[in-house]
Amino acid sequence: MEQYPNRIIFHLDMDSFFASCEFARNPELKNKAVVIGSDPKEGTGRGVVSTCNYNARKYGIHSGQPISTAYKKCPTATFIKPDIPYYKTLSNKVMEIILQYCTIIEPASIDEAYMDMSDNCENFKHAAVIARTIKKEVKQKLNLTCSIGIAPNKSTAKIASDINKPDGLTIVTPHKIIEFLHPLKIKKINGIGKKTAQILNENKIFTIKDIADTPISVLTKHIGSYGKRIHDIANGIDYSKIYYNPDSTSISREHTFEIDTNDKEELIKIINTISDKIKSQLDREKTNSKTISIKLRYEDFTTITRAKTLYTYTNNLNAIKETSIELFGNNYEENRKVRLIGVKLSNFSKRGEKQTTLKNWF
Ligand code: TTP
Ligand code: MG
Repeated sequence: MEQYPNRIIFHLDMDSFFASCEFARNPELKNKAVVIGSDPKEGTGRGVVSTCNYNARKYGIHSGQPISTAYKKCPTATFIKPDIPYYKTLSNKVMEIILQYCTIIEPASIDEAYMDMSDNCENFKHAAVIARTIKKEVKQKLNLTCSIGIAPNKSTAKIASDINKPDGLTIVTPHKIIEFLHPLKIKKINGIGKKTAQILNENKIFTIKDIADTPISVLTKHIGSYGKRIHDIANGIDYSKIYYNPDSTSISREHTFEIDTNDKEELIKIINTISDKIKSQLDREKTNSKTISIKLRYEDFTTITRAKTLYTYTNNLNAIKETSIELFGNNYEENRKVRLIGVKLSNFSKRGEKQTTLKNWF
């Protein structure tokens, strides 16, 4: 099986998402206990809690609980009916932000996404810098907080994002993965619900270490083929890929500097490196592109993007590099320090399809 020794996977999950969306448009709710769900009808209502903020969680209220129970636990809480179309709008905006950092993203639900950042980060330290930048941008643009887990695989990243909520950032490097996973309760693994947990508990399996120490044959006897999967996860092994949309409308890569720089040679070097990575993805997707853009974010966060549309679709590496460097040279304000630089390709044409060439353009 193909190994992924150097993957850097992010899992981003919004904090008390539906409740936070309500705070974004109604900030005075923030300090109250707020429950999103069906009408509690003074304790006689049917239906359940969708989510609640962290103030309400202190009373023992949680997602999936009968709304009547939530009412009994905290009758003075503010109860709000879910406004799904509004939450979807904000969810799309979150996805738009993270797509600027990475095109290989897999939205996993309305408020979470996996990102394969392997090509965008040099190492886990660099990954942490980018994660903080993403968190900051989500906060500044949408007034929402999120938690990010970073790990060498999806299942561990998902556990990591949940461990320091709200507003968390948890990094699990490859050599710390076992140390991180093993003390945790088995229910932390995505997919181990109440029933599976109960069966495993009855067999004296309580922690992730217990799973790792149990032979696969015993696990499969108790819970079927899922036993092999959780045994791998417990040993820090998970090869699952990020399922991203290959028909995305752009391919981009960005680089956030650990220390802001105005060294032009360094900036051009990064443009070249980014262009190499973009070219690889272009080839993987068997696509050619006609529009090349660069993005520069200066140290004070002012950001410019500049684009150029070529006369023909291309997958030529030199064309990508030369155009990006030309856009940089024409637009960079000398001596200003840069915190982020990015290159984006858009305006695609699948290879093999009829393409507009230089000849038929005019
Ligand atoms: P979650 O990410 O599970 O929860 P959350 O974002 O509210 O809180 P956390 O900070 O712990 O991540 O789910 C995302 C949204 O999905 C949540 O805000 C409401 C909705 N949801 C339901 O409607 N019913 C449910 O049972 C759950 C778990 C979530
Ligand atoms: Mg969430």
